[in-house]
Amino acid sequence: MEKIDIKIVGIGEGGAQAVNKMIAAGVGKNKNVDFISVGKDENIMLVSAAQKNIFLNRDATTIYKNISAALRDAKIIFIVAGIGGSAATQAIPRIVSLAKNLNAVTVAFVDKPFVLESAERKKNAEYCLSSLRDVDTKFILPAEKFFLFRLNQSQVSLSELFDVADEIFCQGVKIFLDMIAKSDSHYKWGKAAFGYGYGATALEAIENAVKFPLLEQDEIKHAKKIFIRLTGGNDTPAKNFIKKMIQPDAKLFWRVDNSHGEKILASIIFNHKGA
Ligand SMILES: Nc1nc2c(ncn2[C@@H]2O[C@H](COP(=O)(O)OP(=O)(O)OP(=O)(O)O)[C@@H](O)[C@H]2O)c(=O)[nH]1
Ligand SMILES: [Mg+2]
Repeated sequence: MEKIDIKIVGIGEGGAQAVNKMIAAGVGKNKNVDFISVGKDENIMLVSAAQKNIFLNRDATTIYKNISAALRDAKIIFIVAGIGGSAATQAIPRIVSLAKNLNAVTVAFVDKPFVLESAERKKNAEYCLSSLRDVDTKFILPAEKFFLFRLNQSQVSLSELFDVADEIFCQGVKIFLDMIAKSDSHYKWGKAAFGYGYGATALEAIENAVKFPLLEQDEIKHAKKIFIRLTGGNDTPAKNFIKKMIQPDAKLFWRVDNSHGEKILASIIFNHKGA
């Protein structure tokens, strides 16, 4: 497949942190990926490792011009943000409309604010969700779920939870990039979910992937379209396991990319009930 232009846009402080984590983890290496951070103040410059930083404290015309210059030639645009924030509220509608003009595919990874965050953040999140309506693929993660990754700790700080969030965004974007690397038919999933797991066998890896804490139990049963990627192993027992879980008429895309890791990684993406 030709190398298509991909832009990964982190919005707000949370988005910038998630983008930093992706850059540090080498996400998008050997692909045509540009990282862009968009925020309302110089703080994003201080933390940002992105190639481009766009400030939202300029006049509307300049902001629009800067964002459209940064997105030029994009074929796929990832939006990564905590949607309770002021930056997301300001930037997401602009980016979505620019993406539409560019005919680019849009993929959103966003976290909804914690229930305990302010009413204003909840209002922002609702507004952002409505502006994500026409985005091709969206992963909407309720922040509360991040607690599930730190069950063994009695006291978890907010910043630890946001570290978890950044790591999960990083993995999610990586899974999506790995998926589309070999096929251009998997861009559009509507409302979607992802998970991953490791194991000594393909079956064990898959069992762990479907138990990924962001996923509701048995959620996959309602999926109409499922993508699974394994990094090795004899996949017949794994496939049988999944086939028993999903609807008989669900579309299953199955890929094994043998790699030499010690453990097998199973990644999974599926569309949501009601998508
Ligand atoms: N993934 C991630 N999410 C975060 C982080 N910090 C905050 N959030 C979430 O993202 C939402 C927006 O916060 P920020 O990213 O700080 O928003 P902002 O637009 O930069 O600025 P404010 O609205 O002034 O906070 C919050 O409601 C949190 O739920 C972070 O480091 N990582
Ligand atoms: Mg903030």
